[in-house]
Amino acid sequence: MSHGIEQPVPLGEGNSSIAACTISQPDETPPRYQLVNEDGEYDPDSLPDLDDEELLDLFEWMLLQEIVDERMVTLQRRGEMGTYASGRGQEASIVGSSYALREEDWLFPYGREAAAMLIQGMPLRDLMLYWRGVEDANMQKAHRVFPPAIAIGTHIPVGVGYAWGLGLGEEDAIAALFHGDGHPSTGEFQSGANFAGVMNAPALFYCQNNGYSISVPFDEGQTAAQTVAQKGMAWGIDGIRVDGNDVLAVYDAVSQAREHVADGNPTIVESVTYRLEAHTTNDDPSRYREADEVDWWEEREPISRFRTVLESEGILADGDEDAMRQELNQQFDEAKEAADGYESRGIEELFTYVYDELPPELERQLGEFERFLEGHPEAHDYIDHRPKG
Ligand SMILES: Cc1ncc(C[n+]2csc(CCOP(=O)(O)OP(=O)(O)O)c2C)c(N)n1
Ligand SMILES: [Mg+2]
Repeated sequence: MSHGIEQPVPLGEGNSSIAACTISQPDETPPRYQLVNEDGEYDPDSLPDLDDEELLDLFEWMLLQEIVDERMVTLQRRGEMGTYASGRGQEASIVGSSYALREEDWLFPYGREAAAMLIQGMPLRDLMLYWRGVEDANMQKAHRVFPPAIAIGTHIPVGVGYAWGLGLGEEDAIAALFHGDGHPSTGEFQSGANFAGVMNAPALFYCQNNGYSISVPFDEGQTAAQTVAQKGMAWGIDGIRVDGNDVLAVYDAVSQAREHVADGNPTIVESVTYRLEAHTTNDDPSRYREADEVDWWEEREPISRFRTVLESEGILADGDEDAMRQELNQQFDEAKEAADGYESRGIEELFTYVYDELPPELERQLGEFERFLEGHPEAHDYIDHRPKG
């Protein structure tokens, strides 16, 4: 009872039942928003309003994600690429979400979403340079892409702050913070989400829940909560769960969430999916998960599911996919050639980007490094030939 005085805390009614005053985990796992089921069945009336060209566009971006992942891993194995994080199995989750963003929106990636960066307009050449460790490729401001945040959780407060700024501006833009199921365990995520709720920042928290944070399964060791979406409750923001292997459901859920976010309601979208490949090229997943589990998900992978829809709708004819794949592989070849032709890199690159003016200690370190290289010319070979990342 407030006794007519305005209270800083909502009091609620007094109640003598402890059960009535307990906010529990849901008994049943909340459902996932799904428009096309695992067998490719759907109700045509429930599909989002996309024309044939847009549907094919979605499919093509998913194929590009698959091709980029496969070929980047091959390049890494040949020593021509740095560590790479494949999004194989997450094509619907990556493409459906980023395709729903508007031109004025900003993307805060974390690394496992190549196609999302490409959809924003980042050139494929630059994606390759990024994974070769070329700092210049980090600067994608023209395309409204922040540098991928490899240090888990660090882009969340930055992205929320940026979103807050966007909300204060003239444009109706949002910040889309892509992240994984491990991120909400970090302090950065929790303070960022709290801040977003308090400030009504137009931040969309897009969680690709792919079951694992490297070797830690979501339900054993990551969190005691059943879902990521429900965590929003603690910060007073909405959470939506979506079938991350159903590209149309992801597109529709994120489109709707995006509008809600643009109105000043930060929202978490949890896309439930599965990483079919290793965490990165440095990982051996057979050490922590069973082949049966991977096979189960392989049978439910998202590209085949969407292909079924396109075929039933008569949008994808025989031979269309082969032609697309050929064209996308050619795009990859051209980007690779452009990346290989990138000017050779100097060691000062290591020192250039943190400060406007180099502090004396770093000046000293740069000088020491240069003197070392003068005395060891063979070290240049290592710098030139290392896998550039
Ligand atoms: C602060 C920090 N701690 C640890 C790591 C090592 N690390 C890299 S990715 C990762 C797990 C991320 O899992 P998740 O958020 O589920 O994203 P996923 O990789 O599965 O897409 C960890 C612990 C890191 N990059 N940064
Ligand atoms: Mg994960």
